[in-house]
Amino acid sequence: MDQLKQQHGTEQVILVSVAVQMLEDLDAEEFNLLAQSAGANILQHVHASRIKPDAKLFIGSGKAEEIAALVQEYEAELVIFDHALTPAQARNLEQVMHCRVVDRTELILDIFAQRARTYEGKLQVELAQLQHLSSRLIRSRGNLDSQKGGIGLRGPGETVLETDRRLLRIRMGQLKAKIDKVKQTRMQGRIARQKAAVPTVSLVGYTNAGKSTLFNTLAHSNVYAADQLFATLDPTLRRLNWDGIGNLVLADTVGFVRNLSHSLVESFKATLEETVEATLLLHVIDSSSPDMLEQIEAVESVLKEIGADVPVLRVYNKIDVSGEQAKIIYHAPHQPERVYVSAHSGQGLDLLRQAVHELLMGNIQSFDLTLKPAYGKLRNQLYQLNVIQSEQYDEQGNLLLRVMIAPSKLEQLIKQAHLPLQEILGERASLFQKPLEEFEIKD
Ligand SMILES: Nc1nc2c(ncn2[C@@H]2O[C@H](COP(=O)(O)OP(=O)(O)OP(=O)(O)O)[C@@H](O)[C@H]2O)c(=O)[nH]1
Ligand SMILES: [Mg+2]
Repeated sequence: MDQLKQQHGTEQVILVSVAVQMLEDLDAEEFNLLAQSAGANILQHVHASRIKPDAKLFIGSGKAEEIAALVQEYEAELVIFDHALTPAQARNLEQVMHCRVVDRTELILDIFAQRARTYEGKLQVELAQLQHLSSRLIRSRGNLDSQKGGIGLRGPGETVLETDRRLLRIRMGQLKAKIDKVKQTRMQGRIARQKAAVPTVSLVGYTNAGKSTLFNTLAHSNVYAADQLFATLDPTLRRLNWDGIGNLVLADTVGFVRNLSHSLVESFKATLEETVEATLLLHVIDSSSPDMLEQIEAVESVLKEIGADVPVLRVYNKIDVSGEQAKIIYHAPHQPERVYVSAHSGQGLDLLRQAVHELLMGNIQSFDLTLKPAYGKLRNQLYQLNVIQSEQYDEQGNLLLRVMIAPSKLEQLIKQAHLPLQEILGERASLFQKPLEEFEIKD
């Protein structure tokens, strides 16, 4: 984390963390990283503690004066609170400190605004910012130099403050309509994938866990990965062809973070929908983080909130740092629960593929198949899956294949091609008893 480049910081900032007994625990280190990710040059990090927030200033007036003095001494441009502030609190604090004050939500929105790269991501950020703004329109920034831009001011902020609620509502309506349209297109892609029975595997996890790095390694592609929080804002999809599984879609997603306010979760739901619709989730975990357990919990609670009811494989990443062994932990035969890997060094990636294979396909078995010359298409499919162990011809010109494959996959292929199970599999055809219709939906 210390690799984080300080020269990113252009805005002179003072951070404030208040340990409030009534509220949940804070992570000062993470707050620091978030601020740096937004481009802050951190001058001071002020810590305070209170039993409950002050209605007027959030902190006590003595503390506020103290920070005001620091603002003057360091010529700070901005004070960021690691909390949600009410519009009145933010306004009062700005009056005392004579500089801009933003809260945690505005900070995260600002990072989102800087990182969004696709059309949908940008629309979502703008909508979230406008929603946040509309709740604070009464807060006037007056002479506080709001034209310049900076943390909390990027995106639509400056113009919107000058307009009124009516215009804001119109703009938000337009954005929602556009987002709906993009969503529709995305849904069509998803339905097409489901029809083709292509499994989607989504990488989810806490920000900075290594999802994009793992995605790159697995997809041999070059998606932006950086030691910054929220490096990825939009899901990125790749079609892969894995031995024994065939085509699958791998999706990289936006990182989760603790205390993501409900409205933020709401506005990024479309991005997370890809997650909910996946066949399998790989929950990528930074096994070298001292906050690993809290991060796991934060991710799981968001998954619950967005209603993800999908099998999850926990991927403990960065074992090159945490010193763990590459391994798979099963909770039942052929049901992997965790796998330990390093996206950097490549340790355990074969185990990860194996675990994904087991979860998607069940156990692999050996089958002897007899294929008439007319069944060449099935042979091609098996060949592409790389599951053929040996092949030879009998006197009638039939192809005799020995394959290592998941029974469900084999059944699917034979039934989709409308070929006779009995003839191809002999006695072992009795293994498959499901009615044909169940498979026809998939094609
Ligand atoms: N040592 C080590 N570092 C890793 C490993 N995997 C990823 N990293 C580093 O961790 C940092 C974050 O990686 P990313 O892949 O951008 O993380 P992410 O989960 O996609 O983060 P967000 O997109 O912000 O949610 C980068 O500096 C990576 O180089 C690993 O296996 N070992
Ligand atoms: Mg990423």
